[in-house]
Amino acid sequence: MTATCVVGLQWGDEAKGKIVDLLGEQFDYVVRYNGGANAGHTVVAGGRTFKLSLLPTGVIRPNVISVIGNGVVVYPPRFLEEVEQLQRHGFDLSRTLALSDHAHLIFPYHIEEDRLAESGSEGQIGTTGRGIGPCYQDKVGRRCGIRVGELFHPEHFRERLARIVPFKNRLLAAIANGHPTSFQPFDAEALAQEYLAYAERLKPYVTDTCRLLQEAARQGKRILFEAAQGSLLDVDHGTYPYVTSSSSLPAGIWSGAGLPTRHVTRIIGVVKAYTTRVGQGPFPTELNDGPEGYGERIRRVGKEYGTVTGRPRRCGWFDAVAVRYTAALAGADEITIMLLDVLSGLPEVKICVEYERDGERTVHFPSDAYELQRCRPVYETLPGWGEDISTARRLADLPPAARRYVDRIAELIGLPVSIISVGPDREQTIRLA
Ligand code: 2SA
Ligand code: MG
Repeated sequence: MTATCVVGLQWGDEAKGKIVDLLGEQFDYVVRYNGGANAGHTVVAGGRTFKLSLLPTGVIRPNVISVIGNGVVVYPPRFLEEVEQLQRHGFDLSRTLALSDHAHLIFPYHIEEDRLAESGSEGQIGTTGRGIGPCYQDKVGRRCGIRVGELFHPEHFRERLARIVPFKNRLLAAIANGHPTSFQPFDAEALAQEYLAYAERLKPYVTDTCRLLQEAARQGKRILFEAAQGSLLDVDHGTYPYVTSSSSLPAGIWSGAGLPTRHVTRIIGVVKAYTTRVGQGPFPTELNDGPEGYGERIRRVGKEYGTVTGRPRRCGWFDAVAVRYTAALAGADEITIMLLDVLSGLPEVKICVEYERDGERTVHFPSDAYELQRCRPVYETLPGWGEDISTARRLADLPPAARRYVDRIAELIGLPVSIISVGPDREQTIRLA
């Protein structure tokens, strides 16, 4: 039995979805274990494009069981909307989608809290505004967290909301105090009715997903875990506090899906050929070189805008210091380099090989926003390539400068490159292993 994890080694949006799609046929189960509807991914099936933010990428495959693990936070209207969107296009998910009864529920007051906290004059994280942080806060705080399974005990569920909602209203009023935006207090009974109506529609999917996965492992089924966000957004090891509120590293699998990680025998670290970040926080290799500069060019050619929020992503050079750090934490066995074609046409390309901090050089990544803010990148400059590489299918099809760039990344990270992506289509792929 083998399980594989596909994990982003930067700040998210590394095009993990394409790797999952390329591997899709080799798996019986595709599992999400962290995050919520903040994970934008685009899947293409039968010539149609679907934008998903919560459902696993596997949902479009008829023979794959898709699992939303207990570590995920779920906003029912979003879940139902994505399910129904797919059903309208002929995908029957009734037997292929499983939602953990232990996943925590996102309520509108979480979204409101996220919005209010982000609309203040300071302390913004640049969240997706989906209520992710406040929901995880309630989960870990234990008093106000409500899990999917509780929806099926209506009286208990009503009582819990009746106790929680007045507290949330007071909390939101306190946060809103002095803010330019206001909020409408929530009504516990109205919320209970709304959520109990969702419960009926969620029911066919809800199950004990830990047991499901443990049973699958026992039967030798092949399981693919898809990490949401990127390793540098991991709540423990990312650039805290500018992180998301879950474990986006493979470490989150054990807790967020209930499957011991000893089952995971292959960890695929996905990187972009450059770096992007959406949201606040330090980003040493960010290119702030104006409307005619490389940063803007990468954004335009790479279509670097958030899938969920449409926000322009911040763009910069490849940071080997950061990726060496995350590759080690993730336990990556290999890396895949995505969007290499976006760099075509640049006269030169740079890789950050060290940081300089207070006059001293270091190859170690400080995973703390305050420390990282003081680091300046030390670059190695390589020649660029003018050729269009989007039709390359073998390593030998790449111009020597592009090969050299890939080789240098592999050397700096100390891992083999298994896939190079030269375009969004499945065919625009160079497989090396
Ligand atoms: P949150 O909403 O609490 O998880 O935000 C906290 C930080 O985590 C970042 N974050 C992301 N970064 C990149 N991609 C994400 N998904 C969407 C996408 C983002 C979008 O696929 O494009 O559409 O804007 C994602 N989700 C969370 C976030 O920017 C904060 O820095
Ligand atoms: Mg994304």
